[in-house]
Amino acid sequence: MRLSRYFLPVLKENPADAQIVSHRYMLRAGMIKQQAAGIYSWLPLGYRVLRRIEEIVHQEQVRAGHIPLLMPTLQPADLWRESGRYDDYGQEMLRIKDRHERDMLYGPTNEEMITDIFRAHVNSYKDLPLTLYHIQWKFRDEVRPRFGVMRGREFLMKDGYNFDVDKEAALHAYNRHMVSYLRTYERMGLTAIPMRAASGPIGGDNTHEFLVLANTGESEVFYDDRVTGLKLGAREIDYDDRAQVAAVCEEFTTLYARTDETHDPAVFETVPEAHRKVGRGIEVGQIFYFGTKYSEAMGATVVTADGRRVPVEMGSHGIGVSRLLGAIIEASHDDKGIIWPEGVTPFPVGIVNLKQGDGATDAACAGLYQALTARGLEPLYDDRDERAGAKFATMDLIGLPWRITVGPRGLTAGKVELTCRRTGQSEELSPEAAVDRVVQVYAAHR
Ligand code: 5CA
Repeated sequence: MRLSRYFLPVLKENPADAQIVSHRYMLRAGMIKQQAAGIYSWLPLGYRVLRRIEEIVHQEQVRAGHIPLLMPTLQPADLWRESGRYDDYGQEMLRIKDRHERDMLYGPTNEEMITDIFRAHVNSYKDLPLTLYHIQWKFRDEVRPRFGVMRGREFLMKDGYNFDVDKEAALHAYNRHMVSYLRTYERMGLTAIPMRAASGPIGGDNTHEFLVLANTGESEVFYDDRVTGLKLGAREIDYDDRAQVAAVCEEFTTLYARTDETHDPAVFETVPEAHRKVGRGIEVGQIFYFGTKYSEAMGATVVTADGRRVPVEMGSHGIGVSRLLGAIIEASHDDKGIIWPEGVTPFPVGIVNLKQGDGATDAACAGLYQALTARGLEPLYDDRDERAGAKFATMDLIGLPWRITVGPRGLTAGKVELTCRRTGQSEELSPEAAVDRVVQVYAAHR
């Protein structure tokens, strides 16, 4: 993409109403535009990151054996009357009437609708286990939408629902989600800690939230700091292997890590003092096991191997897809702007032309552009007629992890400059070597 032809409405000034850094940078980098309280348009740069995050979520869900579908944003109220949640949900639910005066709502979550799909089509234990998920917009009429996409009213969520024949199988589905989430967040460059949580309006007694530590987080968290060193890494997971998946969950949930809702000071006291930490966190996901809460209320049953008809065992599992952009920026930025982890960056690399209009410099930039594109890495090429300082400031603000700077002086020695956004370190390399280096870096993220 050539910046001269792109739509990147960067703001010079700090927006007055943005209280936290991720919100400020998302506005300043031209990623989002507010349309109403808690409701945003996704401008091209923000939209690219959102799509990238969705892609990682999809890949890891499919890897775990979960099946994508798509349910609508608008739902009939009757489904929610069956579960009893139409009245319980209160003012957070956006209620709408259609032209026939039928009660509708903008879905805040989809337990009822997925249970309705299940009961219409599944009858036998032979069709289980089954986990269906979608990535769809939700609406919750939050009392205090704030911090940009972090607490929106309209927001994008991945929500998945498992259906199993018995509790043991459903708990395996719960564990499978935990492990797939750990991998998902790690691919985004995040450390998200599973913490025992409270279930709220979803229900159930087994639930974990995933928290990214950040001073600006809305939840207070209490943890043994050794938990932050745990990594899933590249280890192979067989998602059908109940013992292996359970062992990973055990590894990640044994050290003390809880939100204020489940915090137990007496147990916390047993953590060695040097490791006892109190901080704040951003909730980027939550998993729930709730058994037969919805299947019983809505008559979703299956016939077991021995011929009994039982309500299906369920759980639901959410990832805050749009919130993740804010969480990643909170975790990865400096005073110049965003520092995207390679896994989610909107463009893998930027090219800065220091002397637009100079034949050799333009040609070298065009050559780099072609070489990178041919190897599957679309660069953002700053080909505007601007001062070098302004170009660097834009690149730093939008946070591409790598930048190749091309100028007449370096080119006389056959060199361009490759700069790492995170460390600020630069290297003089031939254009070919710079391309190879960038290709190598991203090979690890595919
Ligand atoms: N049905 C369950 C799981 S599918 C559910 O709705 N869970 S949830 O309420 O915990 O939401 C899942 C995730 O969505 C949260 O962990 C959070 O990351 C994100 N989320 C929730 N509310 C908002 C909001 N107002 N703005 C942005 N993201 C949100």
